[in-house]
Amino acid sequence: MGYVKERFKEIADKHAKDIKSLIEQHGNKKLDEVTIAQAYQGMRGIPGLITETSLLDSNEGIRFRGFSIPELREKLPKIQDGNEPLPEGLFYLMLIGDVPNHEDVDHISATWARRSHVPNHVFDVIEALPVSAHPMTQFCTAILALQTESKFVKAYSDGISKKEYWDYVYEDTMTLIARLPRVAAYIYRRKYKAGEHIQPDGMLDWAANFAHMLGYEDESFKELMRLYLTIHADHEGGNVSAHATHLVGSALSDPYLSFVAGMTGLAGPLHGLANQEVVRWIDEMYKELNTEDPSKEQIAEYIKKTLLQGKVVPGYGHAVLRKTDPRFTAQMEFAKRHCPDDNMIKTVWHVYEVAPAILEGTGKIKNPWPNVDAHSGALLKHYGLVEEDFYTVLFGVSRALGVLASLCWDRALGFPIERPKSMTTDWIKKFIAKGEPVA
Ligand code: CMX
Repeated sequence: MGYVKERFKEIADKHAKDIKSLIEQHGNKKLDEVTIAQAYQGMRGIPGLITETSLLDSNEGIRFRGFSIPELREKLPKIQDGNEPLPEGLFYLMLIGDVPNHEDVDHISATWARRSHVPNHVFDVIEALPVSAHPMTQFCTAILALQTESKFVKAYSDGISKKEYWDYVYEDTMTLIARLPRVAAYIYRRKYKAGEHIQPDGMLDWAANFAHMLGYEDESFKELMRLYLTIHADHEGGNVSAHATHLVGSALSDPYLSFVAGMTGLAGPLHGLANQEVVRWIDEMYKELNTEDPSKEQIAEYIKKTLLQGKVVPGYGHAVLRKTDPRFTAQMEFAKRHCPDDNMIKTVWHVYEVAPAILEGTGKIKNPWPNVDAHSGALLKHYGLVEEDFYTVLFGVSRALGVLASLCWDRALGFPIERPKSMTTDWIKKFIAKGEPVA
């Protein structure tokens, strides 16, 4: 057993004991009341999930184990002379709860490099799909093909005890994360680079090796990948990709099956696909206005037109956040340092100057500020990764870190199958008439 795994087990056992006594002493304490509106409107704000890896504050944004994104950028280990955190370090932080040192990060990097070999049948399965299939369809299919390697499935059918579930979920987690960059890069090179694949470089860190396999050797693109794969990793437990992974995992579906549920959710345009939609929206604006340097007035008119057409302005709004997403700010800072003169990036910044007031003016959009997806595509385009259909796959590779670290915790803490109560509208009407729950 590697020392990170041993450390996780030790911490998780202690935490499980704490939770047991917490439930014994305070289990009946109410967290909140649930309204009829909440039941109808996406369960917004209902506290009903435990996710240890990160916590979202609607004004401050995400904190990973208590650390904000600016703090992570300062405290997590970096490569020598690098500025951006290594995602391996964030994974360690989410799993263990403490900021790792270089040795911890190297340990995780080496583990993932060792396990990164993707079995041939996975490539065959990808090849069976038409090349025109959306990259997220190819990605999800490949994850299902990887599932044949699940150690959890084998151990479960061999009859392991409940106490051992975490062990095999941990093993599958590490193997799956190790293999995702190779699979994602394969899909990218297959679809956009005539199937000319690039072999992994085992000497590079996880993010840099991913950039290398995609075909990008620029050092600042590697830095962008380290930042990108860190900031997209987790956003507490209620978002669609995290919640779906957790929910499916609660049925003891293995990490591959659980993660693919999260990824099919991430592929929705209101969630992870928004990064692709933002770039398309800007391209369409350029086309319609016949300029790649629209004025703020022109952008404002275009936003109003989008709203009038009954469409969403992609990259803006959030179910929980009520201020500018710090993940947007982190990317903006990166762009200011590396590529402040890029045209599309300047457009993104101009949209930021005019969109919030217009969105707020509708009187119904609860958060008029940009989310993570408003910036990422323009940065990727700057480095030549112009194929926007692929952007959600990058998000998915990153999201694996958070949702799979959480899945390890779910099994280590012995969380049961998830089964909230649903009602019919008839039940709601009877409840309103009677003023109390009805049978
Ligand atoms: N443009 C236009 N209308 C918007 C909007 C936007 N960016 N954001 C919200 N609205 C609308 C909603 O569609 C809703 O309209 P109806 O009442 O007519 O149905 C109304 O404003 C109220 O919505 P809300 O409570 O403010 O937002 P929700 O919690 O329901 O939805 C989200 C949140 C993210 C789905 C929504 O803001 C949206 O569609 N944004 C654009 C897509 C996007 O950027 N998604 C990425 C989110 C981050 C991520 O998960 O990756």
